[in-house]
Amino acid sequence: MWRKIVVKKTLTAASALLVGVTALAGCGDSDASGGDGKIVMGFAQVGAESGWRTANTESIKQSAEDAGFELKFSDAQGKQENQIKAIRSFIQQKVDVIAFSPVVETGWDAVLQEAKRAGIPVILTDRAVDSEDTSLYETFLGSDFVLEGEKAGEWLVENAAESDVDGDGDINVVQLEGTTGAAPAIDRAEGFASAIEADPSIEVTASQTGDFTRDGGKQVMESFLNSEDGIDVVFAHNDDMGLGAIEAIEAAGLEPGVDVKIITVDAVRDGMAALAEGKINFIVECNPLLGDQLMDLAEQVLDGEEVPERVVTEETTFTQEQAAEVLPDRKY
Ligand code: GZL
Ligand code: ZN
Repeated sequence: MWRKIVVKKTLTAASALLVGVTALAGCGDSDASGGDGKIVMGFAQVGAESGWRTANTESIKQSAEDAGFELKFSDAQGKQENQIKAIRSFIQQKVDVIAFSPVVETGWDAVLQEAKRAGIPVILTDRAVDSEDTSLYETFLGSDFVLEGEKAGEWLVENAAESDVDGDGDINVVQLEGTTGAAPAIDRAEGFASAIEADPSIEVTASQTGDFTRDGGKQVMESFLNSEDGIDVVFAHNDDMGLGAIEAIEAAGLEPGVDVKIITVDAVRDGMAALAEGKINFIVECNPLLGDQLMDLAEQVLDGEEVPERVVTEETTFTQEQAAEVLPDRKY
């Protein structure tokens, strides 16, 4: 009898201890891993403003699924305060890692300090923040937007002769800027401006934000066509604004790609189709397929491995001939 009770008691105590530990372990992680050991990532996305963003979101979601992550995803509809709210909620939920694409460069230090104090690593994807304190995030995975602007400007310098459509000796460029304050808008404008310095006949005569949307590009292009004389070239910071500009140019009875040269950035399917049919003249690729690299980086960070502070995405450029060739195989 004694032996049985002791054993029973011991077993009971042991099993209680075991349950306690499991529960503790579980409850310590249950906010984070839902108890099934999965890595939980909170991702705060900019919005759904463009074809690029849609492809980027699909890549993040697919890669999280492939990597066996639990993904908590929020769409900020382009508002910084919504992204900050989402990050705060990820902190409260004790996710394992936070990733986001900052809609604008400024105003992130406070919420990133909160994540740091909560011991939750942060990975920047796509767009950068201007925080001086690089300890606020583990790494920044995304394109070099200044280089993208330079590639666009270099193409125009190399193709200056046939870009002076009105033959007045000046190449007048109107610029459709991305979202005001966003890293790609700031940096693409900077890279483009530095590249066209090589040819003084090229000048940006007007520049305004179309907020990376097709409708924004169309409205701004309509106003440029009314207010600017001798437009030779449009430089749009993304395909979607370039496609909007095409609508405005055609509505004005002009032939896009011929009467007005168009250079854009992204190389999403709709942009590449317009390039292949001659309505756009040159596209600088900006690769949205960041999902796999993001999940790899998150695993390395959570395994305590060193990750590079900056991971630059691979991307290229396309002429009209190249677009026609690659269009059938484009993933996005
Ligand atoms: C660039 C990305 C930009 C795209 C736009 O990495 O942030 O935002 O160029 C998108 O199409 O809206
Ligand atoms: Zn001209």
